[in-house]
Amino acid sequence: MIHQDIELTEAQKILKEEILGKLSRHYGRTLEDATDAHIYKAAALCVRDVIMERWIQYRRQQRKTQNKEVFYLSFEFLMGRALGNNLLNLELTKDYDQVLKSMGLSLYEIEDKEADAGLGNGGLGRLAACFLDSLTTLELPAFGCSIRYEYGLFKQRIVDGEQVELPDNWLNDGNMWEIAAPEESMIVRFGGKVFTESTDSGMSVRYEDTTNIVGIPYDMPICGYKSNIVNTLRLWSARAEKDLDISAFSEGELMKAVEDKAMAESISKVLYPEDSNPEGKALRLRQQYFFVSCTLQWMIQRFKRHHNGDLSKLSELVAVHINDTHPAIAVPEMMRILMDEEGMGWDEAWDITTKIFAYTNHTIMSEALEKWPMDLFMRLLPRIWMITVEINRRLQIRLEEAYGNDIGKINYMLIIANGYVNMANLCLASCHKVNGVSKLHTDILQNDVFRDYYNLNPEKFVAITNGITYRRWVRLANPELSDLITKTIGKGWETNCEELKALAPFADDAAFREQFAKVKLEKKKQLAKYIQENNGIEVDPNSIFDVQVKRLHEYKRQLLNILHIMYLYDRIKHNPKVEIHPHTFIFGAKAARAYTRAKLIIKLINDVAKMVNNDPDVNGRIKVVFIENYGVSLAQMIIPAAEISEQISTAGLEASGTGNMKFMANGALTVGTLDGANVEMSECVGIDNIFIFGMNTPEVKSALQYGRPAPQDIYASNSDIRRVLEMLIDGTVSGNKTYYDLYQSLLFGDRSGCADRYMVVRDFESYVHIHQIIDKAYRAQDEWQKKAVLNVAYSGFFSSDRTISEYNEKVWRLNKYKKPKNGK
Ligand code: 26W
Repeated sequence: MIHQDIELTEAQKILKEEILGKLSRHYGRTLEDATDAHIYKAAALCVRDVIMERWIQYRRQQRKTQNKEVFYLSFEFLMGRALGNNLLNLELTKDYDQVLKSMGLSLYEIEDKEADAGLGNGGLGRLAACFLDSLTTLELPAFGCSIRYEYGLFKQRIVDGEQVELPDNWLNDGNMWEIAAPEESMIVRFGGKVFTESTDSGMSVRYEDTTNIVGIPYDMPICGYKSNIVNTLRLWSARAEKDLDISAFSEGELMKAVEDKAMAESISKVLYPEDSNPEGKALRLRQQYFFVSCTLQWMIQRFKRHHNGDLSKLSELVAVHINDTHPAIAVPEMMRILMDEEGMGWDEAWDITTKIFAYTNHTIMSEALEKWPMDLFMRLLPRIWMITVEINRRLQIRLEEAYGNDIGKINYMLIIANGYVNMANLCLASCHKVNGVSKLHTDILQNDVFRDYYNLNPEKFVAITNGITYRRWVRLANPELSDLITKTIGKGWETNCEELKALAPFADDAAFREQFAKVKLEKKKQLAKYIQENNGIEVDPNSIFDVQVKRLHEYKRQLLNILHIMYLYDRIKHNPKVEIHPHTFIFGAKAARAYTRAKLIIKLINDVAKMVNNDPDVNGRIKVVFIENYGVSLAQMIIPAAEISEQISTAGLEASGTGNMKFMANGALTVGTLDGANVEMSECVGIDNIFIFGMNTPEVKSALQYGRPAPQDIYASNSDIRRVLEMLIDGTVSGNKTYYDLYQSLLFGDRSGCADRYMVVRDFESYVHIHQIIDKAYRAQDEWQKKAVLNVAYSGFFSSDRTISEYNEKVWRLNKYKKPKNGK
């Protein structure tokens, strides 16, 4: 180790001693025999000390002032790493950087030892994480609530071009940021039989033969940027209620007991990567009820503790948010607690419940709108089923008043119908606010998917466009750009993101543009180095970095992107002299385990990459890179290096997108459809500074309805698309008929009965065309850099601080924390 000669301040000298102290006391190491992982842990312990003090003080004050709190229930929190973010938020980065340097270490490498908390699939989970950062930065009291999955989203490896899923054992080496609170454990009942009995004091409920699971909470502190408060992410872990009493069992019984215990604990074992056809349904429903029930029981107990057992102010002081339908079962669970445990009557309980709950919808894809088979629901959650039946019965009366005997409409709106429990309808019928995640998405909810509910209660619906936290996505991910921005427009933009507009005039300043371009080149070099080390592919930092990173789904159209690359390849093969600016296409995407076609698209990308990267005719003009295991930390490296951001979903299907915003804030230009938040991005930055192509939402709707234009007609009349589709099956990419399924689904349709359901064929020509425009635009570097600067300048609207302020105004109505005057 080379110890650098670094002058440390007094405070830094103390910090250095603290880190060394933690190393020796907690791990029995000195600097000489410590690994980077030890240093990471020692540093994390020191940061924790700082956080704990604030946490204690905040909680004490919160108890005193009885300030309203929001409980954000989410099946996913995609937190990524905590050390770097906590240092940034506590303004300690420089100190740790200096101290580690003086020990001959780099903060960057130490941070790299932390495992990502990958407790989510994609956008919805990352949004929840950004929201916690913004809530805390804005000093609004909040709890994030979810499951402490032992295994996060799988680790992806690419073997022979194909996705292989490995377990993501993120807790293997411990979690430095969690604190167990077993004293606040809750019991959750599943199955069995329920009996209701009238007694003198009302109704009582008796259970028989239930399986009881214990939920143990683990708390992770959430720091905000320069914030006086520390919020909490509370994750529940499942344990069997009874421990094994070995002596009490015969051998056969023992095996059964072990099995029961494993079954119980499977509830918090693994996050289901699910955005295609749901499988493992029963376990998913168990998971949902488990974390929701633990959370609400604890919330009520805590409230009673703080309010002398009085629940009369509950709806004034508590808001509960349902993030997509996954936690929707909270509604009947709340009714159960208020009635069965707290002795309220139906009307009182319903009044409170409907005032407390609000719901965000994140998708209109019918396969992702959760519906539970009635028999499963009834068997697993008999008491919740009874309550849901009653909510449904009362709903039916209301609907009949509104819609007479329009049975079709009423059936469509009921919670229980056609053998299923419809969770979106449960939310629509019982939440006081319902929101979409972009303007377009909310329009579609109001005019299409939830139209009849909208007509019934238009005042319930609000549009709140998603956002991202600039602390993680610009400051932490791109310190080089952040420094340049601060040098140019001063401090403060990371919390008042609209201040970024002050950068706009600098788009015309050649000296600024030069520095701006230098930062981008530096980020490209860093990514190129990673690609060289991990993929063994040499990419030219002077080529255009064109990036599509997100979950793999047909509607997101990674297929359109790779077909276009095949088209370019084919052009080069036919005319090796064709002029194409050197181009590096970068992909990162995980496909849900059971989503076969998505996995086939991953294979296609990797096969095309192999073909293109090794063809001497191409001569390095195009390179294709698939970065495996895409997740939060990789996103922090990839996004700042991008010059083109691919946001090319079929119009009407991407509810918002949030990756699009991260790219924009880091100065990439978007090529996109008029979908989700892209629409608002184009309004903010101006249509000249974004590349919009393809069909819009009404055009997609009409094409689906009438099957026109027909993909076969396009195939017949357009030789480019014909050639590319043939390449899928003529052995160019793969020797056998590997890709026949893709070919078939595009031209002739699949089981869904519809050819080219996602408009890949129909949008192909427009996509080729926009890329030709992009190619040309990139050569005019000055103009390009201007556009890039303007993208950063006009991205401020997409700060999650703005999003959270809107939620607070329109939905939660929390008050900002008041710091005690004497500091006590
Ligand atoms: C039913 C199971 C299930 C579980 C998760 C279905 C679908 C999911 C997705 C992974 C949910 C998701 O991430 N949705 C995304 O949410 C983002 C935040 O609002 C939006 O920006 C994206 O458009 C939306 O796809």
